[in-house]
Amino acid sequence: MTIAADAPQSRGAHPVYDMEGMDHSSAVEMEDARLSVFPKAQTRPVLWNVLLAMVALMLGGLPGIGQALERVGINLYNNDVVTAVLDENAAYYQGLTLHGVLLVIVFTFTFANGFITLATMRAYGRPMASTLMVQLAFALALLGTVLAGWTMLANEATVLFTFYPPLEAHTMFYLGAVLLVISTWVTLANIVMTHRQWAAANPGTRTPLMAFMAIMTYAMWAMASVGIAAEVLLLILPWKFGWTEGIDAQLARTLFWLTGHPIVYFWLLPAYISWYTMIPKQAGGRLFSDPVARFVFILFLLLSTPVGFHHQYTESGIPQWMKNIHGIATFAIFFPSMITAFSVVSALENGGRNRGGRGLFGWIWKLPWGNPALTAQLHAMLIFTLGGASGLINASQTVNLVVHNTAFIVGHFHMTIGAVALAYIGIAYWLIPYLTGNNLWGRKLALWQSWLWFVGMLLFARGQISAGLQGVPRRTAFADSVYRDFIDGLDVPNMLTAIGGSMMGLSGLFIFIVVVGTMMGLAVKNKEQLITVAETRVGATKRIWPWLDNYRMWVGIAILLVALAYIPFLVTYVPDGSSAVGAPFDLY
Ligand code: HEM
Ligand SMILES: [Cu+2]
Repeated sequence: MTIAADAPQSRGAHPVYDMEGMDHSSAVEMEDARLSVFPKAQTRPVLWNVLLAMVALMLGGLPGIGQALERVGINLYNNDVVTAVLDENAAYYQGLTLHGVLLVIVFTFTFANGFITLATMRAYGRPMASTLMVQLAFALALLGTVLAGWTMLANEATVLFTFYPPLEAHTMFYLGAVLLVISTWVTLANIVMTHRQWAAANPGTRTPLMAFMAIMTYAMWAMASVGIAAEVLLLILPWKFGWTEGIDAQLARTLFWLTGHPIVYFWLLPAYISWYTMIPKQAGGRLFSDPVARFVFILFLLLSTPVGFHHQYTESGIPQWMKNIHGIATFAIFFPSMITAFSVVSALENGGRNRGGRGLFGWIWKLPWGNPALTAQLHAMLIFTLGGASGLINASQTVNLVVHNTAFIVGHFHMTIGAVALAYIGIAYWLIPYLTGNNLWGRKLALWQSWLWFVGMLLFARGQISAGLQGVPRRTAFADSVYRDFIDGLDVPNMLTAIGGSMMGLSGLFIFIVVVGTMMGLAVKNKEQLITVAETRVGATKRIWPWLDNYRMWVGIAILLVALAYIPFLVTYVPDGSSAVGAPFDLY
């Protein structure tokens, strides 16, 4: 193997290091990757998934505005329109439940199922193995959304998105959640079947990068979602049906967080797939390294799940040393995101320099900031950096005691999931045009949308973080609280929350207008839309990829790590697990 330092040069200032026998492609080359090459029966459900995600984002976002304005004493909950829909006494929590469930379960799952199904097809250059399963996944998600949505609107499931027992919801709420999870399993099964078909036709070939990432994302999630499945099927439903007396609240919470942390990576990784395999090309550059990108996704598979106790640092029923193990793993899982930051910035710099950018930062301004699909994702990256950094604060056990269950957490996770949501919107700005053949309508508005979300989110998060540090709890209707007059210095943070939140609300309205305009075909038609797939600067060599692509080995190690992280707790806890048994109660 030779390294030719000045082999194929990109137009930028940086040399491209190349090795002989290296494959730089990251998806199967397709002469014509237009929509028409994939069966309509499969691409239609992909579009429906994306549209369902948009509906969930709109409906779920509405209560957010109420939650933010409530901080400055603007109470939308006693408004006639609101009380016609929500229960007068429960409105805040009913709204907060709708906000959480619609945004972090329905919006994320349906968008991921749709986007990753299409990415898989594009990566392998072939349709999914089963059309029926593409349709089934959508049908299950839709049914799950209807069941959960109906029970929440009827105030029969005002339990917040964590549905901690002994808070009790209508049985159909749990069934809805289960169906939504099953829709992701069906999608995984279809991805695996498609992989098998492709592998049989291409023996001894490495998996295209985008498909590798899709498999890793869904494999990680399938393993992680066993916790929530066990919680619902083994604890909650038997309790609901009256087969068991009471329910073990701490065991249920532990199973919930076994899934509840990795779920954030299930939201995040579809955005990373876009950032690694699509964004570089949209920015005019190439991805830094194929093997490094694979390694990052392997680390996510291994480390996303054995960390759930970092949500339970304050719980007395879990021994300290077990929390320590999860704490260390939590810091370890920061590492692949650091590599991602490096890789993505490197690809963006490559793109900016190819477009003529000079100097240390000159490449930044040369990026195509006029393209809403890219701009939204660049903003998302910037917000996410702060989200990740604030996550290290929650992850530290001592500091966690200060911020636990305060508004600080709300500030933190809106900068993570709120950034991911913006990334999904950016993806939707090319995905909906691709799936409909309609050009994006309202490009200027879409750019405004992205800037508004970006600035609004930073103000909102700053407000929530400051309020949290002053001791304001999360999940509390502030205006009605008894302590509101006893905490000094909240005026500015509350203002920031309300102003930032309103800007995000306005941004949401812009998303709605752009999506509806695009769906209605108000812009010129363009059937030539393609899915961009980036090449890599450092490609894969035969020596390394069989090792990286060894799915069985990595999944095996991942399961082992989860077992090591959770079995000590289950062994010491379950036999006499009677410490936290509770009878059902309602929040309202
Ligand atoms: C218009 C934009 C948004 C605004 C103004 C907003 C505002 C808020 C506020 C103020 C809270 C805290 C409520 C409390 O603790 O009492 C909250 C909670 C939450 N938000 Fe948002 N949010 C917005 C968008 C989003 C998005 C896009 C997502 C996710 C995709 C999201 C996910 C959540 C979650 C999971 C919670 C926690 C719910 C709970 O504690 O059960 N939000 N939001
Ligand atoms: Cu977590």
